[in-house]
Amino acid sequence: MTTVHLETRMPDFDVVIRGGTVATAADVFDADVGIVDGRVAALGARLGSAETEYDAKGKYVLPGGIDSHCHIAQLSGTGLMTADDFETGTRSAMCGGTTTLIPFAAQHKGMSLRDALATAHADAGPKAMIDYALHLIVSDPTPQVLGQELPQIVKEGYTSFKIYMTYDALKLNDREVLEVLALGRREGAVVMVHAENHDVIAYLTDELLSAGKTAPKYHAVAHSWIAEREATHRAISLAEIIDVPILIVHVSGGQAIEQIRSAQARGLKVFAETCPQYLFLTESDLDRDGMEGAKCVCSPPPRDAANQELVWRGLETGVFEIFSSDHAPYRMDTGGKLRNGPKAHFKQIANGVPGLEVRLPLLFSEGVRTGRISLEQFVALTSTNAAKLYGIYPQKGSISVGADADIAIWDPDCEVSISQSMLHDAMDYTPYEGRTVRGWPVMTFSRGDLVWADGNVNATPGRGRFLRRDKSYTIYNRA
Ligand code: DUC
Ligand code: ZN
Ligand code: ZN
Repeated sequence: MTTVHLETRMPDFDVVIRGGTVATAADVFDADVGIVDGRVAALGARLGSAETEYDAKGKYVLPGGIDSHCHIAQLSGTGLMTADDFETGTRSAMCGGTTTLIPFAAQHKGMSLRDALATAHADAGPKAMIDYALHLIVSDPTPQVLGQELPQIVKEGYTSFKIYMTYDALKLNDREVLEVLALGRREGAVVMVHAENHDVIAYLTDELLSAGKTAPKYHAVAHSWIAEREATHRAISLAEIIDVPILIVHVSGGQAIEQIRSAQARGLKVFAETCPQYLFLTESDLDRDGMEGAKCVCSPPPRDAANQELVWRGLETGVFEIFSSDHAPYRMDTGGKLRNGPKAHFKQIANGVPGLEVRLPLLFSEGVRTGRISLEQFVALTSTNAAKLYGIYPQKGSISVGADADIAIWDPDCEVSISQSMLHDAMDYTPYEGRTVRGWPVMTFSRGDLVWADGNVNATPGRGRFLRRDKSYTIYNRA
């Protein structure tokens, strides 16, 4: 008797995304993407078989977004909890094509950094649906914090922290800023600076309130662009004295951009970030009827249309490295923006706007589709640059062999009218209600798992992993 051995061939890949147009920060090309064990295993034409295949013809296959500035399960300086925790925050992010978040573990005065980290991890561990890292917020830079806690914590993979030049409960004085910057230099950490002049804002606020000017629109007057320009200049000067790179976060307008551009032209490593609210909202949105303007109160505030244009120019010309959401979700209820009642004056309104899920579609629609930025720039600004700057590259931020298969498949023609009812965060409003965009991620993969597809979420809380980070690839040119 003859025995015939029927060879059962194993598929080459777990997943193949077939026939799409792949973009990285460097190139755009047509290729299949093969995934094995959650990582990109091959890029090429006509890749072999897979257990599961997805057709991406006519679609863009992009690295998942990295939102490197968002506030999740975080107490504000005034003790208000964000509406989103790590479950709703990560869910919303992945439905908008984002696959990694870097929110903050916030130290409040008198608190240790370890306690701040423990608080953030307690929420993130059981709830996150996609991967995340954590920055610190340093608001109490005592000798113990700067001498012992922070250096050790940077070594443990928290390689960036944010400091504030304003907000009563968070602000550092110039001496403290210098000491924190010096630590950043010693330990090789990225220092993110919220640059607004506190005393100017406090003075203007008092003047406005005593003149009875209490409506939300006066927030934009109190948080003057001059206060932002001055603090941006000062932050850059302090960093120059210490000779350390810095990142100016959430830049809102032309005068601050000029400070950054001129420092960059002098060869300083000054990096900058902007956010959707400075491209898609203006100060007139704070003047909506009644308390509607409170929905757009954030700091720095959106400026006028001319400044909006200058922020666009900054994105186009490379002044900005990072486009993040600064998602700071406070609902329009008595537990959020209206905590101080329906007639609260502007200083009593929690600062922040939501934007996790719409960050990428807004920029894709108004930046890429209009030709203002290239697809490569879009990928760089929303993913790759953050991965490099914050030390998670090349695991995150690219579609390359060996990288985590964190991928969003975009339908560039999908037309969406943004409304809160279609979003997946825990908010009760979006400032972009009724705005139409073209282009939306129809599928999102996190480490090869399809977590968002055609309107359905398919991920369990707790599947997200904490990312221990290296030093900044951008700043230290790690090979
Ligand atoms: N400004 C910040 O600095 N953080 C959160 C929200 C805001 O408006
Ligand atoms: Zn800030
Ligand atoms: Zn912020």
